[in-house]
Amino acid sequence: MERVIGAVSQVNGMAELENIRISVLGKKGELTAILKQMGTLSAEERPVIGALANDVRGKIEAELESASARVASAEMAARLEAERVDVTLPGAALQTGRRHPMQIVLDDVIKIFLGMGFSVAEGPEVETTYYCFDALNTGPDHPARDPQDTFYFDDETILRTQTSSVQIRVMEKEKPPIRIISPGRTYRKDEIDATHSAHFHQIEGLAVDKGITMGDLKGALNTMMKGLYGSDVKLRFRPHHFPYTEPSAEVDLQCFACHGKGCPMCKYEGWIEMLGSGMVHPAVLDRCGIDSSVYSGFAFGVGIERLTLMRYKINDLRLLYENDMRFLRQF
Ligand code: 2NL
Repeated sequence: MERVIGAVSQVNGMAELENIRISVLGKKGELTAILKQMGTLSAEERPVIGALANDVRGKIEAELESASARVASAEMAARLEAERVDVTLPGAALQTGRRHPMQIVLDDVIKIFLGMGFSVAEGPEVETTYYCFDALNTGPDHPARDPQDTFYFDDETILRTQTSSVQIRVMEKEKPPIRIISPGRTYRKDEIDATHSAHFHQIEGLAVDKGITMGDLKGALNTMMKGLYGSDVKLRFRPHHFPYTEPSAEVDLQCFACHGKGCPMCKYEGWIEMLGSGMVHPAVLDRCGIDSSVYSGFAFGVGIERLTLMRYKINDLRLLYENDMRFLRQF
């Protein structure tokens, strides 16, 4: 017993301790072997030896128990020491992403129009020539349909050239009053340079109701531009032509650099062309099942790239597409 207790007191690992337990108390253990021989003892010897053996077994078990607790806490202490974390070390900096400048502008435009009671409509980028052209009064012989300018999959399937197609789909399905903006990707076969891309982003807006006038268009666009560029901006509506609006107007922003005096920024014009707009052509309304003798509407289309370049005074469109973090981190 003394030998076993001595060994147990010097143990310093759980596995070692378990080996001792098995060698003494296990099925083939030393003490177990002694207890097995109890049958060979005389009736007088049996209770004495039995009590002694039980006493020894109890002491060894108690010793094993306390050694087990001692070893476990020593092992835990060693592990805590080995796995110690220095909480004063500086953390590894996370690379955080951020909104793209065009996304910031888009979110602002959406917020401004939500404030005027508009909602956001989306639709397919792969469109039919009907939704992109015919429904918009742009007949089979119109130059905008030329395969030089538009991506065709087949005779009547294209990549949308403007998101008006989304608005046509809404007008077909819903009754006025309609107030929507439709932001999204659009495609044209343009060579890529500082101001052109084959893939760009557009926001179109549409309001249809009884009594909508050009005044409502001007109010909505003023609200948008003041929200984006500050309350002192000035807009100029200049007569234009689009097949899908009548009358039509292009909208210029007074140059923020020279306040209309003329400077290199505005090419000495005093004004910078921003977007196209007009009153929805009656034929477009009627083709969607909206009676043009009862309802009228305004519509506009603007490039998100153009809005963003102006907002942040960026001079090359390609910076918006290259995903250079040194550029993007500035917004
Ligand atoms: C531009 C500007 C424009 C519209 C888009 C539109 C949509 C419907 C009906 C009538 Cl559903 N118009 N959108 C109106 C005027 C201009 O885009 O520069 N386009 C080439």
